[in-house]
Amino acid sequence: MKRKTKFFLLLGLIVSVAMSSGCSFPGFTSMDSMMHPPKATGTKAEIQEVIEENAGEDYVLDYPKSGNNRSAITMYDLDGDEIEEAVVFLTVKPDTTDATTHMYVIDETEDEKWKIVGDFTNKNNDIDCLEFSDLNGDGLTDIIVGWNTYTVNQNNLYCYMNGKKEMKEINTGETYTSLVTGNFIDNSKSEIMTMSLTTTDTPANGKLVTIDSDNSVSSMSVDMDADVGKFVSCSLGMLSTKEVGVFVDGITSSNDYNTQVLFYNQKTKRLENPIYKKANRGRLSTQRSTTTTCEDIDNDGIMEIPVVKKLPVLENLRNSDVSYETSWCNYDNNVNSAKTKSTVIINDNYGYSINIPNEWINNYTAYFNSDSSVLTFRQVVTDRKTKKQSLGKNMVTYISTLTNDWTNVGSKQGYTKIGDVGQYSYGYKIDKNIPYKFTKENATNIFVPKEDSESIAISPTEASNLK
Ligand SMILES: [Ca+2]
Ligand SMILES: [Ca+2]
Ligand SMILES: [Ca+2]
Repeated sequence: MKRKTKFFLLLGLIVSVAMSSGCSFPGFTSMDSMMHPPKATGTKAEIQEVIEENAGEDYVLDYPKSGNNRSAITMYDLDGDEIEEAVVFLTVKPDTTDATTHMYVIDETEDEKWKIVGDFTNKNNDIDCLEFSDLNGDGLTDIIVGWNTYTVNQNNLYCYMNGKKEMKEINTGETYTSLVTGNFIDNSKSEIMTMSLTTTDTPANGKLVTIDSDNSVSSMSVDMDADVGKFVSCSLGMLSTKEVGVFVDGITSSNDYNTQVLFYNQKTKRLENPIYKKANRGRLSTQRSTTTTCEDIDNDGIMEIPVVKKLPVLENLRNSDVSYETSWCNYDNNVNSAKTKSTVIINDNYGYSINIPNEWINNYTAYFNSDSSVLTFRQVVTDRKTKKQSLGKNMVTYISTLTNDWTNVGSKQGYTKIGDVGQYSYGYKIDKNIPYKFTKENATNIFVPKEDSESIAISPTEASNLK
């Protein structure tokens, strides 16, 4: 299911990129038609006219490759007059040695004519990302652009400061791999947090780049894990102490995942990366063999970090069958530690997770049989004297079958159905020897189907069971 979801996400992304360019100028169908789009109407037509007047006939539109805005033409109200301006990327004479990439900022002037108010080129011809934020606190939204360099994982950070009449380019002189904008220091204006993987020029680092009211650039820096070779995601979110930070999930050289949290500490007045700082012989406490990334699991605005451990592999259990337990933790800067919000077993292959009841923690193990698609929970007993662990009683099992196979497989084996999600049916069976108070309601309540499954087909009664 995970694979399928990913495929649909990817497909969705391609469609949305295609659609967003289509929305800007309806009628684009191919790269070729993009160069000579059919005449649009209204505002779009006027913007198109301005582009052609300035770029001539021989141009192609360009797209930022990452970030929130991936269209060639992005509409955004930069000055707050409720009329959106257009930010356009294009390369003039693309097939010649004179090929030059431009960013046009096109605004509707007082006489209702669309005009270029900013035309910027760069020595680099590819765009990494386009973001919008008020960086100097003057109430006007500024433009942040990362231009790809020829060095892998390294982009140049430029800001285009929005003045009342003109835009001013600032080359911050900073390079980065990924960036996130946010109000990291206070609420008066935004800053840019950059994350850089180790390159030939620089060791891995995070930087908080600030632009003052006089448009001067300053930055503070913090070391990051040099063992991370790729960022999986860099998400803006709140720490449990309400500081805003960036949660950076990366892949290490041993193909594990880990998380670092970068934030501005109001007390020390410094940019900090505490999880990395407290690494034990280079290993971060957030290192994990699973591919789970940070997420605000309960939508309260505070980000959770997955802290993962392998459950006990005991007696005849096969190591590869035994599940990983994921604790969703908040990082608390005041007590300098992580607080567990909930503990779950995530079954990525079948798109569900099980919330572990508190009294089970440290007293159970779980293992998944991929032939029968059965996840078994089993008590773990610890000898008081020797501290030796052994398998105890059976507790509960969960089965996943293809919906068509439910009657012949799930039902036949005595499972109680929880519901259908997409192509799968799910059920549970409580063992009569379970050493905890555990009702049918408990069994359905701790079962959580993955929300992003694209086709959820549950009947209303089943849906209420799934809550
Ligand atoms: Ca405007
Ligand atoms: Ca501004
Ligand atoms: Ca949360």
